[in-house]
Amino acid sequence: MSELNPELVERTAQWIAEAGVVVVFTGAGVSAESGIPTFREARSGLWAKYDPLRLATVDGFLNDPRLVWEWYAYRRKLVREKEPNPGHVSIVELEGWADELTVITQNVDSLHKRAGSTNVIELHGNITRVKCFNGAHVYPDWNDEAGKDVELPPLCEHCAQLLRPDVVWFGEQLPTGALEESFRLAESCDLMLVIGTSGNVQPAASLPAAAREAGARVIEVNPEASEITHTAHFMLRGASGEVLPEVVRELRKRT
Ligand code: BJW
Repeated sequence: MSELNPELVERTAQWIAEAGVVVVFTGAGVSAESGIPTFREARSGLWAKYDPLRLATVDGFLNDPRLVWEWYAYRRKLVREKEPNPGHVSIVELEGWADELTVITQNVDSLHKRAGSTNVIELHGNITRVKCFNGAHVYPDWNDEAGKDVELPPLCEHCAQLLRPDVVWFGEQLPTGALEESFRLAESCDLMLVIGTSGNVQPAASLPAAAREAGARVIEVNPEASEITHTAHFMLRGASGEVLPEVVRELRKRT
């Protein structure tokens, strides 16, 4: 936290106060302080331990559906045990200073909604939801305990296809409505806060550039430089659970 520049915190608060339409674009880093691992960090990221081609692609699922199901069941349990952190809570508080604020998240953990954010677009789905393989039947808030005596993965009770997590794997299309709405908001917002993403995964990673090209102010919050840093006007370097409460404190001083 020592590296956080108070002038940049003040400028962030000023830009939020001046903005009408705000987009908060988040990635795994915003949930790191809740105890949910990120993907690409060298030692602690999921992809340092697990192979994304085996666990987060359709081919990986068809090759070993039970392995993939069990990995997601383990992660469903983890996210349900965790709580929103001060970063999520601060994002909820920012709603009070904007005419319109939308959270566009790549996260599948529901923590923005559980913190109380009202407008949340989930670009990569939601891990607590399950759907049949062709996507026709969706089971919200899947209960792993209820199905623990059946062979895994369970089959859809309507069409008997394999059930899978309702998340977006590599090579799959993002939900069309969510993606279109996200680009529309990026291209029309006054300010985009980019929080806790490495900016490696397309097409989500193009949203900050779309915002900047359309004239929005862009601020990044991250302890490390990312693929998106060059797109931002400036960066607040630090953990979002520490940086964002500082921004909220600065905003409160102005009221
Ligand atoms: C902190 C912090 C703290 C730490 N506070 N910060 C163009 C070019 C090249 C490739 C492609 C391209 N277009 C498409 C692709 C292919 C691919 C892709 O992007 N590949 C690249 C990796 C090379 N994209 C896709 O396949 C996408 N689909 C698609 O494009 O379809 C098009 C299509 C067209 C026609 C036919 C068919 C398809 C789908 C992408 C799906 C991504 N899925 C995952 C898994 C979700 C399910 C699950 O959870 O298991 O989504 S992968 C994973 O990465 C997850 C995340 O949402 C996503 C982004 O990761 P994120 O959030 O940025 O996390 P990290 O770990 O990378 O970064 C964490 C950051 O936090 C770091 O910067 C830290 O410093 C920071 N941090 N602590 C604040 N306390």
